[in-house]
Amino acid sequence: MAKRRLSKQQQRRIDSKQKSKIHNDLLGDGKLQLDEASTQTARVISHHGRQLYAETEELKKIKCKIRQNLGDIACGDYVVVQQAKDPDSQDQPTAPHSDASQYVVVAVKERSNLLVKTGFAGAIKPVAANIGQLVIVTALKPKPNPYLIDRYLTAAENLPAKALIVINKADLMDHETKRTVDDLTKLYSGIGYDVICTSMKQDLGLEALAEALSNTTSILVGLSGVGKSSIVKAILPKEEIKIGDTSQATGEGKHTTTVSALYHLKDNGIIIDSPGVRDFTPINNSIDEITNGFKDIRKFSGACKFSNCSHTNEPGCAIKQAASDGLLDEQRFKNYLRLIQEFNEQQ
Ligand SMILES: Nc1nc2c(ncn2[C@@H]2O[C@H](COP(=O)(O)OP(=O)(O)OP(=O)(O)O)[C@@H](O)[C@H]2O)c(=O)[nH]1
Ligand SMILES: [Mg+2]
Ligand SMILES: [Zn+2]
Repeated sequence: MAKRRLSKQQQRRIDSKQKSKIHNDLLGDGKLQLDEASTQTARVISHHGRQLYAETEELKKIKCKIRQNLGDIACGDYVVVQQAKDPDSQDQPTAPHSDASQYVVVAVKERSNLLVKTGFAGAIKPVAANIGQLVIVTALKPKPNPYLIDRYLTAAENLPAKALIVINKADLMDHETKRTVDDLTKLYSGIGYDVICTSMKQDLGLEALAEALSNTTSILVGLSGVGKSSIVKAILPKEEIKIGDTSQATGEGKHTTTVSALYHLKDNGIIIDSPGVRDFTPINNSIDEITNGFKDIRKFSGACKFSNCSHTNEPGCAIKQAASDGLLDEQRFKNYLRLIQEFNEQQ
C-alpha cells in the first residue's frame, strides 16, 4: 500500500499540537516528556509547597518540579531528577546550564531517617531527612525550656541521630542566668550530651560548634528567636540569611525563617537551618519509644519485674526504684512521666 502522505497543512497542525502538548506539560498540566539519559541524584536544599531547590552531585543548584504522588519530600532528602526534553527538539534535553532547563523530581530515595513534627490539627509534617545530628538551640532569652529540650532529645534518640545542646546569647549572662547555664550544662553533660555555650554577638563558642558540625548533616532546631539563623550566618557570613527581631519583653522571635534550608560547611559538614517552633511534640508510637528517648532512664528498664512494664504503677519497676533512690534527675523523670501521660491520653 502506498504510504499516505500528509498535506503540509496537516503536518503543521500535528506539529503545533505536539508543541502545545509539551508546553502544557512543562507547565504541569500533564505528563512531562523526560529524558532518561539525564537521570541523576540530587539533594533537596529547600522545599516549600510546589517549589523545590536541590543540588546535584557537582553542587549545582537546580530548581525542580515534582512528579505527582511522590509523598512527602523534605529538606535533606536525596531525590532522583530528570530533565525535561526540549520542546523544540524532542530528543534533546533542555540545555543543562540555561535558565530554560527543566528539572523534575521523579523519585525520592530511601531515607536513613525523617524528623517530623505535628502541625495544625495533629497533622504530621516532615521537617528534614537524613539527619546525623540534632542541634537543639536554646538561649538565655527566650528562656530555656527543659521539657522542650527533653522532647527534642527523645526525637534525636529515636531517629536515631546524635544530639548537641547549644546555649546561645551567652553575652546576656547575669547572676541569675549563669545559674541556668550551669544547671543545664551539668545536667545534660552528666547524661552524656555535648553542651556548647555560644554568643554570636561576642564570637563565643564558634570554633567548638564548627568542630561539632563537621562530617555530618546537622539540623538546628528550637524556639523562634534563639538565634539559629544567626549561628549559620556567623559560620557562613557570605550566605544571604534573614535574621529576625525578637520581642523586647520575652525575647521570643517572630518566626523569621519560614522554610528549612541546607548549607555546606567546611570539613564535610552540612547544616540545615529550620523555622523556629512554638512547641515541639515528638511522634512517639509506644512507651518503649519514650523510654528509649531518655538515655539516662532507659538503662534501668531491663531490670523491671514485668517485661511489659509501663513504668507507672507496676510493682518491681526498676525505673521508679531508680528515681526514688535518687539515681535519676528529678526534672528528667518528671518530664519522662509527663510524656508517658500525654501518650496514654491520646490512646
Ligand atoms: N544578644 C544576642 N543576640 C543574638 C545572638 N544570636 C542571635 N541574636 C539575636 O536574636 C534575634 C533572633 O535571631 P535569629 O537568628 O533570627 O533567630 P532564629 O532562631 O533563627 O529565629 P526563627 O527564624 O524565627 O526561628 C536577632 O535579633 C539576633 O540578632 C547572641 O548570641 N546574642
Ligand atoms: Mg531563623
Ligand atoms: Zn518499669
